[in-house]
Amino acid sequence: MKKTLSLLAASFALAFSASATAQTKWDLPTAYPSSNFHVENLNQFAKDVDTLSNGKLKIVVHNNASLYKAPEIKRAVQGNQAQIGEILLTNFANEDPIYALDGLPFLATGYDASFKLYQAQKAYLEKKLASQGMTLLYSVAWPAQGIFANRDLKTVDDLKGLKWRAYSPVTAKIAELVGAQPVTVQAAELSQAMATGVIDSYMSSASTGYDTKTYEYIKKWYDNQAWLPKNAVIVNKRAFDALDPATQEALKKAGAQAEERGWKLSQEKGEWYKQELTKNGMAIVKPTAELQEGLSKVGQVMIDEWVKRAGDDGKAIIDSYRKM
Ligand code: PCA
Repeated sequence: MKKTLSLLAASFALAFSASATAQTKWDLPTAYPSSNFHVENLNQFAKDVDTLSNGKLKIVVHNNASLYKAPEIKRAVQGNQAQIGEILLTNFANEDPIYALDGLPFLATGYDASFKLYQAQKAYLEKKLASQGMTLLYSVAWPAQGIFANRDLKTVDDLKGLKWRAYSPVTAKIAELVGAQPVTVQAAELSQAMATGVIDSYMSSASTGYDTKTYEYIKKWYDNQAWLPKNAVIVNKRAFDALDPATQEALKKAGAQAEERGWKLSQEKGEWYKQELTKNGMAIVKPTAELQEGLSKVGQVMIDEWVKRAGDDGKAIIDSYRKM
């Protein structure tokens, strides 16, 4: 009897230690380099998940598009080749208008407005991702978008003929509307595109200007504050459902912390990136009223088109955003 009991105890202990050490490993591709604040935030998030899950869930961050290129990450998560990944929402603007929303010029321009837009957008974004077998873990805005160019830009007419790097359908559309030539280049290939003269201008944040050493090629950044696009960290639903409830909670908690930290980091490092650009010889230019007016007209054309395309949901989102 005694022997049976101790055997039982031993097998319990074995079973317990096996489940306590059972470890799940997830790959997390992101398209941005280690100097980027989104990636710094992701690295902290992965550490937090490790701690909060007592080592049960290990997230391996693959930065700089080393595992998948930016436009491939969403599909990789959908197909569970990567269980979790970071995407730039507006990269998928052609797929559904909900992905285009925070890439529209002059709809929401500061952090407060962008956070409100996110709240208005969130339920629809979650629904869309759920229909594709994924869940939204968190989302963080990039710093404000402005134009990198060597030219003296007084009005939108001065953008004509520029070789304009686009990172999304929306930034390509801007080029089209102002008479520039859009060339789609993702962040990981941007330095090379500037070095080889494939592009001579683009619209993005000081953050990407810093990551790609844009100051070596382009000497001005116009602080247009045109919009704040967002990255989102998305999870494959089947992979999530396969986790035990405590680990699911750990992941959600680390995600919520990353979202809060990320919005702050975006703002703080947004300022720091501008200082770095200045230190490296780039002029931060306050745009003329004419340039801003011209760009906001372009923005209005795009917002109107978006509302038409997004139908009733789109109208509901914009209405609720404007009331916030
Ligand atoms: N940087 C990314 C997207 C938005 C941003 O600020 C890029 O230029 O690719």
